[in-house]
Amino acid sequence: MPTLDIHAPPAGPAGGFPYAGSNVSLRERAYRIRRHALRMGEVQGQGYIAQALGIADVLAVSYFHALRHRPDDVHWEGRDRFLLSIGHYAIALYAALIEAGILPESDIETYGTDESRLPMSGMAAYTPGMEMTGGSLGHGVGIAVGMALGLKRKHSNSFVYTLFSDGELNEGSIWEGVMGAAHWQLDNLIGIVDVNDQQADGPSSAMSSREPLHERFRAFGWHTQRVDGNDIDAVVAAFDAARAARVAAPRIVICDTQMAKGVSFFETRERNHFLRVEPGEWQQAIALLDETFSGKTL
Ligand SMILES: Cc1ncc(C[n+]2csc(CCOP(=O)(O)OP(=O)(O)O)c2C)c(N)n1
Ligand SMILES: [Mg+2]
Repeated sequence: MPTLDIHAPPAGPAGGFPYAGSNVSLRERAYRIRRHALRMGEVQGQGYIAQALGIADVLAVSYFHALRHRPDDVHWEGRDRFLLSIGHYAIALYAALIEAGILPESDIETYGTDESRLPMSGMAAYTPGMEMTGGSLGHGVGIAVGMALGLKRKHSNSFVYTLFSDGELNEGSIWEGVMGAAHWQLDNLIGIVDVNDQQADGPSSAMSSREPLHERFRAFGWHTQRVDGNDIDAVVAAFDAARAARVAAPRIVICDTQMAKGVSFFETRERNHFLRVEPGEWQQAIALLDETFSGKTL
């Protein structure tokens, strides 16, 4: 069996956690991430908006609570890595990077256009803060395994997070990565699965049965948690527990999310994998999001 050091989480905020002590709540961060995503969606008139609205709470917890990073130095060696395996969720990550001050808000207007730093499918070479190019599904876990192993060998205490999706679980390469991570006892690897029960052709649960997912990950030797991915307190607690667990195993936080969370008329739209939105509906969606946020129902 491998004999790598057990991962020692760092003691304090030194050299990371840029938002520790901020008076902007995670709830507000998530709302603003959703708003940035809707504004980008409006530029193209369509897109993977429902995913961005669904995963916004997880991204808010990631960038504003869990990850050690430096917004003004995205290559800082001591950073935690965040690998977006699902390239089509790029709009969600851009929204988080904008909120985190890594990208300027003015980039929103360029979303998906030629020469933009924000292509519709995420490209690491184009976008500061984008750690991998993930458009071809199934590679995030494998890349995270290599990165986590490399960091351990360098005696780094950085974590590698990777976000992948329920539809992506159909890719066999994900499970090869899952096995490899357990074999190497990668306690510096934190997987996040967005279980929104949707994929390109319909509900994921109808395409291929994968439940009980938490038991499957447990059987593969992972430290396993499952939470409501739209419950910020629950996500914070799960990420904290994932980092703090003293077990020589990779960690998974399975997040059940609601597609299009926060914009009710998108939530109920069928086939919301790729939303096509009428021009007037964008402003309606933003207004509804604002209302939902100020009414404290989001
Ligand atoms: C290897 C590969 N096969 C197929 C696709 C096409 N594709 C893009 S997104 C997607 C659905 C993936 O499932 P999921 O991320 O759960 O869908 P969502 O929740 O975004 O609706 C597919 C099949 C791809 N990008 N890469
Ligand atoms: Mg899905």
